[in-house]
Amino acid sequence: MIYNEMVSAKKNGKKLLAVLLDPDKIVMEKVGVLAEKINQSPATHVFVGGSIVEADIIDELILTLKQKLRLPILLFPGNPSQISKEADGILFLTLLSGRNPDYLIEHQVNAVPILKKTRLEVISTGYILIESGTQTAVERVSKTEPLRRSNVDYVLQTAQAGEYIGNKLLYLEAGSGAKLAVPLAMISSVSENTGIPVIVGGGIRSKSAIEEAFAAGADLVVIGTAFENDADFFNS
Ligand code: 1GP
Repeated sequence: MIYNEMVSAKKNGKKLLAVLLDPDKIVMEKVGVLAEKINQSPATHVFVGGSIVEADIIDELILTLKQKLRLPILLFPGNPSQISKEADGILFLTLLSGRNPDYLIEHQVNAVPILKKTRLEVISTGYILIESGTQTAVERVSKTEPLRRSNVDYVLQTAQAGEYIGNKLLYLEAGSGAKLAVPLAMISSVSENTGIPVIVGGGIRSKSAIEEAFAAGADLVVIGTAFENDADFFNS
């Protein structure tokens, strides 16, 4: 089980790293090469998804990745149209920072009949969008406001509400391509005062930034844009 492994990694202080692949930004002919680069990298997971995915290639993308990759593939969907039975699991997201009912319950209800036809491991994830310097796609698509960078206490309160609701993971998100990543003090506060694995992503574009997020308490760091821009990001 993917989730159980995440929990034991947290317990044992083993840090996890996910490469995020956005199907809209992938050229299918290059997937084989990308998979090899991921195999050579320290990545432990692959996430597939994006705020809006127009390309209808998710199944094909995952099947191609699986020919070369041994890592678990988790869907990270912006809406139920991005569900693929070919993945291993799904981050079943609730946008806890927003107040748009579509992203709090509507999409989740609509996803159920699709998920029931799959064997995906469903992992309840409290998704918290943090202000990051400019408007990001998540903000635009979800029509919600991110939480203030300066308001660490309120972000923690939101994360703790997610834990009480029963979320199994917390995802602190600055948004893809964010100018500013999630503040380290915020990662520490959430990590120290909750008991479930904490994912951190958005705007992390150097190895030192990954290490800083880990040191602050992130259990899993997500890298999207930096790998998209340079497939040798992890190896150079
Ligand atoms: C976005 O957290 C991920 O949802 C990754 O962001 O593309 O900025 O790495 P980047």
